[in-house]
Amino acid sequence: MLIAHVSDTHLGYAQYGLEERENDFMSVFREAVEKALEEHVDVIVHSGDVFHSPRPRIKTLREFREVVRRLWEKGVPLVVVPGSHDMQRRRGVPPVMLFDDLGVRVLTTKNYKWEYNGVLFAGFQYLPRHRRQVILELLRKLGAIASGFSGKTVLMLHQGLRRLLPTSYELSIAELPGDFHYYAFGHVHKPFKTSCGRGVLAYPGSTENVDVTEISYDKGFYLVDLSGDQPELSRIKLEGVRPQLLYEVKPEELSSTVRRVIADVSKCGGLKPVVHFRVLGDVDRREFEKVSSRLRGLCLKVRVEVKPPLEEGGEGYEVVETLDLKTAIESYLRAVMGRDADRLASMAYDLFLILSSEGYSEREAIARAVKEVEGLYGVRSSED
Ligand SMILES: [Mn+2]
Repeated sequence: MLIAHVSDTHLGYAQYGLEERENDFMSVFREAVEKALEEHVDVIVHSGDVFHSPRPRIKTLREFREVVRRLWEKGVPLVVVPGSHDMQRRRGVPPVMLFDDLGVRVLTTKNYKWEYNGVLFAGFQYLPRHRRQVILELLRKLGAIASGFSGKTVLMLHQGLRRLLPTSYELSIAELPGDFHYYAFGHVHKPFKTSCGRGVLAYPGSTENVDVTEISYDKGFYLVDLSGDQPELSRIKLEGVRPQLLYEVKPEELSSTVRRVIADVSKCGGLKPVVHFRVLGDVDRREFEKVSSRLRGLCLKVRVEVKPPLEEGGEGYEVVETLDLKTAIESYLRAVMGRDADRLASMAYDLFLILSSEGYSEREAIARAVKEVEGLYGVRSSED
């Protein structure tokens, strides 16, 4: 059996408030599906974050429906585990569930396996770290099912592994059941593969750039041939990804960089790029406006982010090297507010999980969660 393993398509994401970006996410998804069909795959596996929001716009749902209908007509099923972005805050049905009439299979904690052409697909939706016990219990159950299964087995999960997300993981590789042939993972936007269990574990990564930190990663998906003893992976690159250029400059270099940017932009071809300036220090607003107006027309978007000179090191709670984020937040809050720390820490941690699932970066989510709890209880952090 040949499968296409896609993940983190974040459909409907109008990045920077731009409809063009929304279209970008949809068009690379279409490209991925077309390329999978050209390769004559038997099934497409999607490891979560199909949509960027748990409540996508009707337009997004309709466009997704067209793609799914095409797969349906070609007789290629799509099997999905909902990701952190697909899940409603409280309960609710992930939007991918709407397409069962067109053969979309959704694996969840209630409906965790599906057999197709002699291959077992098992998995469930993203579960946050505070539900680790549930995750581990389910994995034991799925492992037992896989070990008693005579054909090839695929485990689909949308979770972070400790090796890749040392401060916000839910699982480590050692905790995965060893009975599967292919571990189809999603959540981490950088492509990754390693051997695991009876075969291979892989994250195909996101199909478009959800964040500026991803722009150096290669965007694509994996073709996974399950016919041999070991799964064989090949990488399919996506061509329709919008180019993005990043320039790290000192404030005084901003305007002198423009010529270089224009030269680089002219090499981009097809789609107008997104240009990011990361300025190391304060930016003069007018200076940036000038630069921006020279590039307008050549770029889809010119953005500037200010990187404060003292980035590394930072405050106590930002240097969370420890593996247990909750302990780190606790010790920070204990230092600041003493006795109630544990209770407040668990509140801050829950808040952190919500914020991360809303797409804040880890650092931002921690900072906001702690600040929120500090604010609620009128505690001030020591450096105020
Ligand atoms: Mn994602």
